[in-house]
Amino acid sequence: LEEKQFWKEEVVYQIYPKSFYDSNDDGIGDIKGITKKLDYLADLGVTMLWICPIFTSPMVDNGYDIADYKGIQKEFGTMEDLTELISAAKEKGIKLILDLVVNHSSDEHEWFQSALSSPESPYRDYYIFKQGKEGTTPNNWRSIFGGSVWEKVPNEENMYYFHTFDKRQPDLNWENPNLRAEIYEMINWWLEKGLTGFRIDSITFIKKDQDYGDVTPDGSDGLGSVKHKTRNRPGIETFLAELNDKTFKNYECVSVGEAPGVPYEQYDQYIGSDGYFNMIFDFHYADIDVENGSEWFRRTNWQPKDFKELLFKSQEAVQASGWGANFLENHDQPRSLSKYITDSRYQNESGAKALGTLFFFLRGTPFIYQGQEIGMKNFQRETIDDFNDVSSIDNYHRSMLEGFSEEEALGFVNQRSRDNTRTPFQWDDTERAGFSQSSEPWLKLVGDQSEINAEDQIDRSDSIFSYYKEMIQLRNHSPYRETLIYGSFSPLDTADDVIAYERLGEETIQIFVNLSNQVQKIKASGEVLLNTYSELENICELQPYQAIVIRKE
Ligand code: TEU
Ligand code: CA
Repeated sequence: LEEKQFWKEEVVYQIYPKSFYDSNDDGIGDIKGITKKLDYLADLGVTMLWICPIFTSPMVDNGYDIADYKGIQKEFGTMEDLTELISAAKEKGIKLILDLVVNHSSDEHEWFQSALSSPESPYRDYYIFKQGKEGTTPNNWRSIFGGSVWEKVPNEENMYYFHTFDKRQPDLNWENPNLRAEIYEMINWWLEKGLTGFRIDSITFIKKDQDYGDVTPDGSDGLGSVKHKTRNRPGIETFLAELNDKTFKNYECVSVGEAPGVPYEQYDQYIGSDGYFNMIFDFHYADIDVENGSEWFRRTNWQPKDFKELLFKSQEAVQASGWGANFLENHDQPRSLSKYITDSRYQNESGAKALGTLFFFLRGTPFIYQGQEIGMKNFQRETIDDFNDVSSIDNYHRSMLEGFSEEEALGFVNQRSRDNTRTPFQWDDTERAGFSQSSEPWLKLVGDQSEINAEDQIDRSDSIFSYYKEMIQLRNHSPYRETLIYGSFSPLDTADDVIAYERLGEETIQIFVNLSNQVQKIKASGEVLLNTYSELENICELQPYQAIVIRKE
């Protein structure tokens, strides 16, 4: 029998604060904006919010570059605003988790400023500094946002510092026990403030192979991916176990690891009963449309059956070890309608409800990303100048370096850009979609708010929003709650284009999703609990992109 834990019962809603709601009309979403929209979130029925970084930052990577871990970025508001949000949310039964970004800091962090100022600085060893080799960088590793991981230190001969991501995100040196102690102190300081926990960013990158040796080049830039030497590397287990022991373990909290690159054989260590985290995100299926999550020009030609295979494999592996965090979208991924629905005619309300059904009832805690519940979609941009995301700009240039035309490069970026999910939330059909009043939003809107907006969907009983509400009701507040939260997962055998599974508890609940534009036959009998179409003439026949949830007879 599955052990009960509060975090298994949550329905999480991820907020990208810069794009959620702008309360003071400066074109940038803010903390007060979230507080103002709590009624909307409570109406939807979510029970926990994950808010992307709101800490002091030069915003090179929109807050994933932190200059002060205990300060609030001024355009987002103040510590008072946050305290107010925590208590206002609590009144509505909504918990709050924040983003913990401790693989790297901003170059504007005082530790790094000191480290850079002199080789004698006590903070020098909080980061990774190395001598160059034969007049060039210490090795040939490529950073995740492009170019070498090494940046030359100004005013010093032959000296470089290390960054896995942007050059303005220097990596913290986890080998240093003083650095680790400061991080733990900071985490505990936040947990004391009434937070329910953290989503922990890029945490599989904190251990670097200490040989710092070259990797085999894999691109025209002569570099090779940093991941081979820095992602889930031997020795990381000591750091992760210590992190848990000194922080999360001592609180009634939740820890959600962003842990790309962990093979299923190691899931026990990560999410087992004595694991480093309560749950982790599994990216094995999220990157189905690209061969490499950070190089968008390597596209795949995937089929629904491949998606099904990856999804089931993930569910079974997670079930064997512990608990997972399920998602269709996040701030690093394109919109799910645009990614997973290959026939564009169904990138609509039917498609959105089908995808919603598919992911929402999987075993694990569901994470809904802002705008997913109203079916927001990708944009089409004509020029690279309209992008903000650092990795979009890098991918654009790298695609051309690999021989693609400018038009093709722009195509890849449009399909995959992280900006796709970072556009302002569409509250209504007005000029700025109700996100800001008279100021231009910091990032261009998708432009389809006349068709896709929350105001239209809130009171419309057949909207995507209403359907998400029904799903949340069914999972958390129906007689089938125990089964839908704690029941085991088991795949169902169907035609290639149908993805179906069951949850087994006191009763058996079955989920069938037609992921094709053809009518599909299924074997089903029982009471229909949810149906994404207005009609269901024959329970054994699903219309294009139709999904149903049934209580098996
Ligand atoms: O992402 C880590 C990560 O490895 C993925 O972002 C992925 O490789 C990349 O987005 C592909 O473009 C986390 C955050 O989620 C992301 O937003 C940050 O930019 C990154 O860490 C650095 O903090
Ligand atoms: Ca604002």
